[in-house]
Order: sequence, then structure tokens, then C-alpha cells
Amino acid sequence: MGYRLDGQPFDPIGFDPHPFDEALEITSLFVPGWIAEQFKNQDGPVADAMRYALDGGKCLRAYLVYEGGRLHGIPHGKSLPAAKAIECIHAYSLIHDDLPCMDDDGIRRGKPTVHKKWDEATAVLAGDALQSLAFECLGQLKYPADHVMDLVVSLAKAAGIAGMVGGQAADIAAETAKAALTLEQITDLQARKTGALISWAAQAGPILAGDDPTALRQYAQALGLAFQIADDILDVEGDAATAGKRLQKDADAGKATFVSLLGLQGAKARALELVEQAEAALDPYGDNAAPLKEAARFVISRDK
Ligand code: GRG
Repeated sequence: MGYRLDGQPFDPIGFDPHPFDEALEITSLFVPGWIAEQFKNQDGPVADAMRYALDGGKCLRAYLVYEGGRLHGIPHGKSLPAAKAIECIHAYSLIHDDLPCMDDDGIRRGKPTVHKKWDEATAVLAGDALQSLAFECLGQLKYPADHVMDLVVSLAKAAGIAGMVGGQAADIAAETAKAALTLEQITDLQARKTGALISWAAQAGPILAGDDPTALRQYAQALGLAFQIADDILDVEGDAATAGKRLQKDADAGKATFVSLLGLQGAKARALELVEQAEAALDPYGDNAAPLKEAARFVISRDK
């Protein structure tokens, strides 16, 4: 038995994943609480900043771990350490991404970013500690050691220079490059920056079960790209008052986004096409994959 951030006890083993939106909401309520349980005896600003950064996200990646696991016979309680791990890495990446030396953002999830609420040193350390915590979580998986090791190595790769960090570095380099990125380059960059973690999350279940992760990898590759396109669309549509300005700002900075390259309608059409591809990749699972199909539709219809 664990507890949610709102203090309510919650047993993930009896958790029924249907329907998708309820399941996602429950996931976002209890996964941060389960992670916080790991370091509940720690106090001080860095531990407080870690708890703060874990709160308020959608926990889509944790949900993908659960569902991918369920499709391969892994009950929620048993995939929980992997769900916690991916949310730790995600929270760390957002804290660091918001720093003045990166995106320099003051607001995340409607609240002040960690370096604004505390300071930069606390934000760097909270991110670092969350990254370590992710691997501590994976050590709690009760599965054959070679399967767990596959997950450890694949998460390290997905988060590292071949994945998220490499994509972030390419993104930063693109800001000062002479020419704006092409569609192919931005697709590759985003596959690393945001796609790699999403892909790991979807494949964690079959990897843990020692099964073939190909179908879920194909699903996640399409989903990850759709997610990023939707993010670019949200950037320009999220706030009607600033939408035009945002597009202009990106254009002035010579920054390519899926919207600047494809146009708003083109980006929407591409996102829908990718969701259809993601759904088709789930064919081997038949009706059992309905929640993951809903997750794919959610990614392009979400408003945050
Ligand atoms: C700093 C090493 C390092 C990497 C940062 C992932 C990333 C790389 C930066 C995030 C920048 C960003 C906001 C990209 C858009 C896509 C994205 C990851 C959005 C946030 O993910 P959600 O929507 O967030 O799942 P919540 O708040 O729901 O957890």
C-alpha cells in the first residue's frame, strides 16, 4: 500500500486501467507520492524541491509503462518501480530545462520553476538527485536480473547523449546555427529530446517480461513525434492572445518548429497521421490495446 500526494492511501495492485482518462488521473495522483515515499526522511531545500518538481505533471510516461506492462502480463504493482523511474528522469529534465542557462523559464505547470522558487544551485541538485533516484527505483524491480539490466541500460541511453541530453544539446546548438533546421533535422532532434523517454516508457513492459518490444516501439516512435508536434501547436494556440507573437518570435529567432515548417494546418494533419500510425502499430494486441489508442488520441487533443 502506498499513498497519493493528497495523503489518500492507494493500492496500485488493484488498479483497473480503464477508462484511459481516469487511469491517467489516478496515475498522476499516486506515482509522485510513491516516489516521494522513497526519500520521505530527507528534509531541506533540495528534497523539498524534488517533491515540488514531481507534483502536477500528467504522468503520461508512467501510464505508458503501466499499460505496456499490462499488455505483457505485468500487474501495475510490479511495473511501478519503472513507472517511478521514468517520472524521476522526466522531472529532472524539466527542472534543468527551465534553468537560465537552458530555456530560462519562470513558470512550469502553472507554478514558479524550481530555480525561481529556490535558487539555481538547488535546482541543479534536485535534478541530479532525481536522476540518481530513477536508477535506485529500477533496482526495486522484482524480475530476472538480465531483464532489469536491459531496462537500466536502455534508460541510461534514452536519457543520455544518444537520447534526451543529445537532443537537448542539438536544440541549443540550433539556436545559434546560421540556418534554421530542416524538417528531417527537427524530427531527428525531437526523437532524441522527447521521443527517447516516451519510447522507453512504452517498451519497459515487454523488456521486463523478456518479450519482443517492436510493436510498442513503433507505437511510441509515432506517438513521441505526435506529442512534440502537439506541443508546438499548443505553443501557438494555447493562448490566443500570444499565439501570433510566439510564431513571430520563433521566426525572428530563425527557430524552426513543426508549425513553422508545416504551417498550423499541416502540423495538425501530420500529428493526426502519426496517431493513426501509432494505433496501427497496436494491431497485434487487438482490443486489449484500446487504452493505448486512447492515449494516442489524448496526446494530440490535450490542452496542456
Ligand atoms: C535538460 C537534459 C535536459 C533535457 C531537457 C525534455 C526536455 C529536455 C525538455 C523539455 C522541454 C519541453 C517543454 C519540451 C516539450 C515536450 C515536453 C517534454 C513537454 C513536457 O512534457 P509533459 O507534457 O509534461 O508530459 P507534464 O508537465 O505533464 O509532466
